[in-house]
Amino acid sequence: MKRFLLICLALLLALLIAACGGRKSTPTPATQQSGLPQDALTIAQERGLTPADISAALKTYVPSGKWDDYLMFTSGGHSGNLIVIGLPSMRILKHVAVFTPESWQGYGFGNKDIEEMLDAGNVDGVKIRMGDTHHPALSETAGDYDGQWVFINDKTNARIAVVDLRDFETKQIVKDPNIISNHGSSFVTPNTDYVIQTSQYATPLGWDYAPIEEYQEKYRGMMTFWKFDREKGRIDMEQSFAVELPPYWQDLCDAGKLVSDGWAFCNSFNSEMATGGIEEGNPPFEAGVSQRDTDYLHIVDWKKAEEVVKAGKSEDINGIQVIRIPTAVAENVLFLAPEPKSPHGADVTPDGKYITVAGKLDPHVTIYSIDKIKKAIADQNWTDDPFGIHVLDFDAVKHAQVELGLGPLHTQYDDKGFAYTSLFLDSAVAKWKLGGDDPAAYVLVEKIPVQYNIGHISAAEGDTVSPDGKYLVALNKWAVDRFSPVGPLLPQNLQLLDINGEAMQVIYDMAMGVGEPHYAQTIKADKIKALNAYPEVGWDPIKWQKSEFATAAGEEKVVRNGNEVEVFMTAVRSHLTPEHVKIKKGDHVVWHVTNIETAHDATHGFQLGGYNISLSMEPGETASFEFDAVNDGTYAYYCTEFCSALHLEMMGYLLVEP
Ligand code: K7E
Ligand code: CUA
Repeated sequence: MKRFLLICLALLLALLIAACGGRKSTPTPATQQSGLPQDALTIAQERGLTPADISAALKTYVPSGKWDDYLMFTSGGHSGNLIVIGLPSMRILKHVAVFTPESWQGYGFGNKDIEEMLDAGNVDGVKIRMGDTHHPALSETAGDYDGQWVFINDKTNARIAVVDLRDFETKQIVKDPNIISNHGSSFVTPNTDYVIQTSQYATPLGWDYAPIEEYQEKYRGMMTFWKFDREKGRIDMEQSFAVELPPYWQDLCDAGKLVSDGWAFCNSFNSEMATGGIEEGNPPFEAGVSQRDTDYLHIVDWKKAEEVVKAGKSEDINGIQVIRIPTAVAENVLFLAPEPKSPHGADVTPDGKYITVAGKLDPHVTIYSIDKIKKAIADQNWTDDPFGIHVLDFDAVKHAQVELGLGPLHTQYDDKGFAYTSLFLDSAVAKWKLGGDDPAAYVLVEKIPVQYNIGHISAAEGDTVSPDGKYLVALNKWAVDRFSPVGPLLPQNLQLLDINGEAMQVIYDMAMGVGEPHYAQTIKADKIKALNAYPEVGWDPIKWQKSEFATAAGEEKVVRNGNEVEVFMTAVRSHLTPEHVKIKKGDHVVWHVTNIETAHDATHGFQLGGYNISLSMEPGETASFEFDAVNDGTYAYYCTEFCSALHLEMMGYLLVEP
């Protein structure tokens, strides 16, 4: 048996190496003749690796110093941040601080520009420094990722952030003025004209107080179209608008593309309008929300909505133009269609012709056709819901259904005409065939188990007009027994699947060190053109221009004006200038640090003990912070990056006289 296994391993290795490296012209000595390193079999045997393990290892191993083919941008869930992972190696490349302060990036610990940006996301004067990120959306041009920006939502507070992929840093946070939680966000229109956001848990607009008994009358949902100004790289609230929605708990959305460009689709899961209140003898939410067999797919004609706003038929509500429900109905902006049952994902196919809605509490995916939707609208083939919104006839708009298994959630696509859907309850990925015009040709092809309780999936460019196939990542919940125990708060488990061949194969398990990831998008790595250093010394990365506080070497100074003290400091390997900053207790201090270096690897950090200050100055960056010297004493500040052999000497004293 052992011998048989060894022969299998040898054959497999020889085949794989011939396939992978056969065309290389200069083989290393170890791979000459058989093409097999001499110790490979011994290693495989000693480590107890199966042929499948070896094939997985060869598919995911990226040699030291080599780069990954794809970058996956995944939500960090309730860490409130964004994580960048290389594929196929599954190496974590970067945590990008978004809604939650991160000390190592100097994010949210004194940096004035960053504090100001974070404060723009405060809610009614309450400082918000956490978040729950769910859905990153890479910017698109003609329905394909262009590698310039990524947007991500905070579900808890209904906020959207803009991250610039020139430096992978957050540039803007916007708070929706009418809703308190979102979920159907972020999704971009095919040319990133708009970043779409939809509410989740309905509240009165502006989250004003209203008794829960007035739910149907006063609580509402909202689909917001944030206008993205590509020139400025910022969301423009003035040009943004929203469509008021019934309080059905809108969930996941997608923007139409190609033939469905101009439309947005969003499922929902509380058409019952249940209001909970188990303590008052009402059905609990979990039961109340899932009584009916169908909920509503929301279908929004956003190009029409744009015209309606231009025509002045919207209302300013809390500073944003809102199309109220009666107007949305009268102007053919908003339609509904039944969907089984408490569904989750809504995912437009690469050709834009179909929308896949996954049943969650129904074992099917339901495929809707944009042509059939348009025809049902033209035929007025509808009934009305309690808000007077037209509900399109299910049989008229449904194109196909495929039974996949228990708990279908999210769908991605490949380059060979297949769709992949996560099955939460089955802990599996289902691969099924898109049948085009023929409803009978939509069939389940294969199911593969994953560990465990899969949420989203992310295939290479898998929600664009031109998916790449190749890889798919299952973003799973609690890893339970998959890794060495690290205490009762469990890691999440990302699993890489090879979807190139006939059968899917799980080829890597990667524990996430942070909160539950939801969605992720995977882009071809060479589409991203990140900078090595800022364009000019003294750069302000948020304003994206030279800072007025940029300080050149030799111009360092401490300026006093009454009890206002301003410090102009430079950082260079290996000193901070000045090295002594002398102030008095009670002073108000504004302090600027310019990293005057431009070399690729010349980042300096800056931390000041006792005053909660942490900065990171990438090459060329100027950062500013301010504080009140409430305590006297002797404090040390120093550079936090081991930037040279004399890095420990890169420090200074803040002397605060009593
Ligand atoms: Cu399914 Cu918020 Cu997209 Cu989690 S959501 S899994
Ligand atoms: Cu700069 Cu250490």
